[in-house]
Amino acid sequence: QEYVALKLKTLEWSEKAKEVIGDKVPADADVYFIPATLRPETMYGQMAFQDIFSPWGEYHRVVSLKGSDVVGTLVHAPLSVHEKGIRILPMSTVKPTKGTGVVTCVPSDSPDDYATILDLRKKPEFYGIQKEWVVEEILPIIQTPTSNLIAKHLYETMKINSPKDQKLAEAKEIAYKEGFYSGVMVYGEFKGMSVQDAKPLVKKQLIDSGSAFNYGEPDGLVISRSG
Ligand code: ZZB
Repeated sequence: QEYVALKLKTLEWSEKAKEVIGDKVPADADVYFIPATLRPETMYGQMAFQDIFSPWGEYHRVVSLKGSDVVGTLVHAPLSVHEKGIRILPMSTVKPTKGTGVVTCVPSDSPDDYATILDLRKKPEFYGIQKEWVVEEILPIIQTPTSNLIAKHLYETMKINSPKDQKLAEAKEIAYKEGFYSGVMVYGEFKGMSVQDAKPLVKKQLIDSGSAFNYGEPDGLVISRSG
């Protein structure tokens, strides 16, 4: 799979992360969270993003943080309308084996993300978050023949009712196809352009500005590794 890896710069650590990090990371160091996406053209609508770290490959470990430690951390997400930053939120269905295990949340176009934010908003205490971290208004980015908020539309018409609903896999397929083959950008610099045309342009812009890089990962890598 050819993903785009985004660089989300940390602006302010959560209290728990501060405790765990202590003086292991210099105060003036730039620290990034790196979600992998197949949808660079939707980055305007990033609101919250999900966490979970998995040990992956080999690297020099400066500090070891759990996903729950970083919940509430404020990060800057490239292109997002939320210019002052977005908060890291938990996602129960995030896969530790895909990409980096960090995901960016675009509830307008990703049914999984839409299902997650509804759940987070319903049970903020359970998830240990502040309700205001889950932005209420969802930004329309892509118009398709059925909707300008395809994820919400599918969630409702397919009667999905939780982030663990089996129907989400099908909803994701439909959203991918419809967005790519019949979507038109209704937000951002490439407004009016088809998603097929805008996608490589947004990707190039993110990469040229130093906010992202190409990231390839064979499908099912982890499965083949373990035999
Ligand atoms: C932003 C985005 C916006 C995404 C959208 C999708 C959609 P795939 O096709 O199965 O490879 N993702 C990345 N890493 C993980 C992970 N560890 N656990 C769970 N989800 C993850 O899925 C690739 C997409 O899955 C990525 O693209 C990322 O979410 C998420 F509007 O990034 B995406 C219809 C989908 N729309």
